[in-house]
This record gives sequence, C-alpha cells and structure tokens, in this order.
Amino acid sequence: MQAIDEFSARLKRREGGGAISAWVGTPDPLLVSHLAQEAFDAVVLDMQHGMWDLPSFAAATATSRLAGKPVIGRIPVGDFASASRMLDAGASGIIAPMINSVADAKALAIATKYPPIGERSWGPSFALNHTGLAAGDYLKAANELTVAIAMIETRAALEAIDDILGVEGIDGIFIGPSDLSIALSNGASLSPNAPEVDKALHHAVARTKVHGKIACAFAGDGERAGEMLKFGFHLTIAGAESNQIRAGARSAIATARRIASGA
Ligand code: 3PY
Ligand code: MG
Repeated sequence: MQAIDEFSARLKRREGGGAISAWVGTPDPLLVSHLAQEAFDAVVLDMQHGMWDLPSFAAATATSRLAGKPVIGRIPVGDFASASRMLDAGASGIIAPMINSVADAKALAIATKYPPIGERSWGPSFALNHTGLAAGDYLKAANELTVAIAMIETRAALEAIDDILGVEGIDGIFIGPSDLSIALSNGASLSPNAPEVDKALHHAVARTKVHGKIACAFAGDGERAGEMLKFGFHLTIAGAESNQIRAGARSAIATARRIASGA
C-alpha cells in the first residue's frame, strides 16, 4: 500500500485539522498535473458538471497520484455505476450529488463498498496497480481505503440528514451551497454565502459530529474555504480550477496594466 492511500482512513479518523482539495472539471490530466503540485491535500475530478469521461478520469487519477495527491470523483446524479468504476480506476473516494433520502444513500453505499456493507462488484483493475496491494489484500482493505460521501443540497436532504448519516457505508456528507441556496430560496436566488446557507452549514457540522462522520463542503474561493474550516468542516474546496485560472490571468493582466500606466 502507498502512503497516499492513508488519506481516506485519516479523513475518516478526522485527523489533520481540515483538508483543502483542488476541484477540476476540465478533462485534462495535464492540467491536473499542474494543480497537484500545489499544497492541496487531494484533487476532486468533477464528472457531474465537469466534462470528464472514464478514460480521462483514469489517466488524471494516475497523474495526480504520481504527484502524491489522492483523487475523489464526483459522479453525475444517480450514476452509481460510475462510482464503482471510478474506484476501480484508483479514486480514493466518491462524492455523490443530490442524495436526498435513505434509499439514495443506500444505493451509494451498495455501489462503493464491498460485502458485507455493500455490493461493489469485483474488478479494481487500476486500483491494484496504484495501491500495490494483492487482490485479496485489496478486498480486505478497500472499504477502509475509500470514502463514500453523500451530497446534501436540497430541503429533503437537510430534513433527512440524520437518516442519511446513519446509513452504514456512508462515511460523510458534502454540502453543495449553490444548489442548497437555490432550494432554500425556492429558486429565487443563487446565494451560496447567504445567512440561511450558513445556518444549514452549522447544522450539518453539528449533526455530522454526533454521527462521528466526515463533514465536507464546497467553497467558491480561498476566503470562503477558510470560513468552512473555521465552521468545523473536515474537507473543503477553495474554488474550481476554471475560476482559479481566470482569476490568475485577470490579476496578471491588471498588474501589467497598472505598472505600464505608472499608477
Ligand atoms: C453546489 O454548491 O451545489 C455544488 O454542487 C458544489 O459544486
Ligand atoms: Mg450542487
């Protein structure tokens, strides 16, 4: 087993004072290679709104792992078949969007955990290469080496949060503040930093603590990510790569213009 494979177990023990993960939707392993050089604890490859397919996901997972960064995959809504395929490709965890009920949470656990917890089908092709484990050892370790994380981003999910957290095989929750803000405002606004979202975030951290599981949340930038860690989240995001790239470019152009104008 590689040192990188201790990431999920450490996260489950809630060690390390709060992880920050990169978030990548652009389906290019070479882009992941650059981001993985930065001081991120992990890299999320987003197949829900990002443009990854399975071959590009598998290649980016290998690239990220080469830089010492574990990969967590976000599946499209309800695409639990892709969850086990991402784990087969070597992902250390799965984030599943729109988990609104115990039935949804059980479907996630079934796809991602081997028996006796779930029914993940055998075939960890690249996961064996990456972990260096023999097949039998991987079978014994895999449920511990990977995390299954349920997204809470609707009113129904908030109401069912304790039941979802109580499902065996669900290691934690991940708050999607954008969808949650749309749900809480009945579609009136996209306001991920609104006070009612903050209230839900605090509630989620408190309920997760009671269940001894992991609390994760998306943040749109570094400032919001810092707040999330202060709220008590165990893993957060400091913005998507598209925004980080554009912000970097904007800042470089503005600096050049300011210096050229003598301001
Ligand atoms: C949300 O904020 O709704 C998310 O899904 C984060 O990507
Ligand atoms: Mg969402």
